[in-house]
Amino acid sequence: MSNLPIENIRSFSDAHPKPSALHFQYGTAGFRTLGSTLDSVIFRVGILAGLRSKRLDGRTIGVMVTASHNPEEDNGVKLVDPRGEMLEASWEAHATVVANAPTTDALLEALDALVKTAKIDLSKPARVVYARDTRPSGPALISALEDGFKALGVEARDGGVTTTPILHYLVKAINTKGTKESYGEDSEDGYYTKLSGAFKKLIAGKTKPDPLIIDCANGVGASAAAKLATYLGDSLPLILENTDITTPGVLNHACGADYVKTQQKLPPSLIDRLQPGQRACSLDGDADRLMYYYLDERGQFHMLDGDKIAALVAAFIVELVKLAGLESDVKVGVVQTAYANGASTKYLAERLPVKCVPTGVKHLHHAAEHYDIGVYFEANGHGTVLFSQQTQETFAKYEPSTPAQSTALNHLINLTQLINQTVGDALSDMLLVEVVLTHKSYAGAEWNSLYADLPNRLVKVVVSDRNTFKTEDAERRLVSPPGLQAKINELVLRYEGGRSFVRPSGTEDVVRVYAEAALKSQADELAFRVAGLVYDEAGGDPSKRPSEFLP
Ligand code: 16G
Ligand code: MG
Repeated sequence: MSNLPIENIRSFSDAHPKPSALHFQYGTAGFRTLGSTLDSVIFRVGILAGLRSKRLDGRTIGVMVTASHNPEEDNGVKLVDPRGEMLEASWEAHATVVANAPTTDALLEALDALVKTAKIDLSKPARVVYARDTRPSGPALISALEDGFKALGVEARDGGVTTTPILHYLVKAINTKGTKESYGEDSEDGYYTKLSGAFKKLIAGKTKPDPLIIDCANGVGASAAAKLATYLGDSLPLILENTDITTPGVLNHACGADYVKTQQKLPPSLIDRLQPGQRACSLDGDADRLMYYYLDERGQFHMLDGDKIAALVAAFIVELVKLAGLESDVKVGVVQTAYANGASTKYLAERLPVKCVPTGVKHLHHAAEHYDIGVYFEANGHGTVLFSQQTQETFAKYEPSTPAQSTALNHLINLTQLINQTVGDALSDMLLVEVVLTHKSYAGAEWNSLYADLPNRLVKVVVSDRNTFKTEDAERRLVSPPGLQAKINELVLRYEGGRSFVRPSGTEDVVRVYAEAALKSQADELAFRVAGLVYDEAGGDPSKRPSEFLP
């Protein structure tokens, strides 16, 4: 067994000192905070990624530098495991320990301890592929990351400036190259060719879709969507908006998927652009979330969020499985979180099995793997569809007995190619939605009428310590602070169609309160009353007490 290159790591690490006052945590979305504070963290992630690769016998690990939908001054980093999935949970704790070692000596000790506990064979190769989004702090952080690679001796491949889902795709494509599970050509060209090729097959012979407006959040999705458009040709006309990736301050500002979901309104920049009845969608800053919407004839805004996407897509897939004659061999299921609109859960549960899991992509992804075809979407627009290996083999072997079965089977096979199965992917999901709308001849209004959303409201509460909030039952019930859940239950009973839950955020120092009810005013009132209870139980700054609608 070889040793860590101590002196080499030491000299690089001295150039990337940890800011003494800060504590970093590898959370739901990796490390994420102000970009200007992340130099040491990203450097150390470079080393960590190399060690993770050595631990996995030299398989390629991904590193993505992004802060997604967060404001432009934030940045972050997350690691991607060899099959294109989120980093294994036990390594999140290792990452936190390594990031917080106060000095170079402490870092070396932490690395040494990690090598021992994780039983890492240092003689194995270390391979990493990395990329970043368009944030101004990106280039400097990438050079810190590259120092981490040099410190350990990592064979690193630069994926350039690209979307998070493309980086996940690259990781899986590299690691499956030449195997029977080959995921595609390991290049951006391979990605666009795979998606656009499947899309064209899926809509062949159908009425060509009308132009679709894409709000690119002034982020990396702008360049990715522009490239995708060239591969799609006239099979799907795209109109790109919010494509400014050079002006400081505009990334995710008053645009993008998170803006649309949280404000429940049109990005102001689209007000004169979107015609009544026309479809539009918003990506987030790293293009892994998608929100659709349209204006009706009266100019009223209607949002088609992750729940509506799940309903549209799951129903379509169930129908194809039936048409193909595979109903008894292939079971389709859906995974949601507590944030899923109650009306969507009702709609879906009447048609197929639905499971609720805690917030965060890794929870949804793992639960979806238990189905033959697992559809998962968070209400915020992050989601995808997973086809198990066995299901894909069933498709390959199955002999349809009628032309109709054969057509449905081909559609299913093409869907396995169209959908980015590594992680939620706004561009791949957008093509998927367009396929279903085309097949069904649906405009936004028909899609929206699958079910009517229950009015809902999300509120944040600043408390002194969010760690005192603990939940169970997929975050739907509080177990701590003791007694608070009983008070919430009592309140909820007073509202028709009322539902509310409270959970500590995994990405911000706040507690989130969600409420829904039959009427908008009631949902608002319930949310603020529950927020008031939370505040009284675990109060912080009196100026931040949620006051709206409170007596
Ligand atoms: C992160 C998660 C997302 C989740 C959100 C919740 C990943 C890749 N992303 O963005 O799935 O919905 O956090 O944020 O896991 P919260 O804990 O602050 O409510
Ligand atoms: Mg994102």
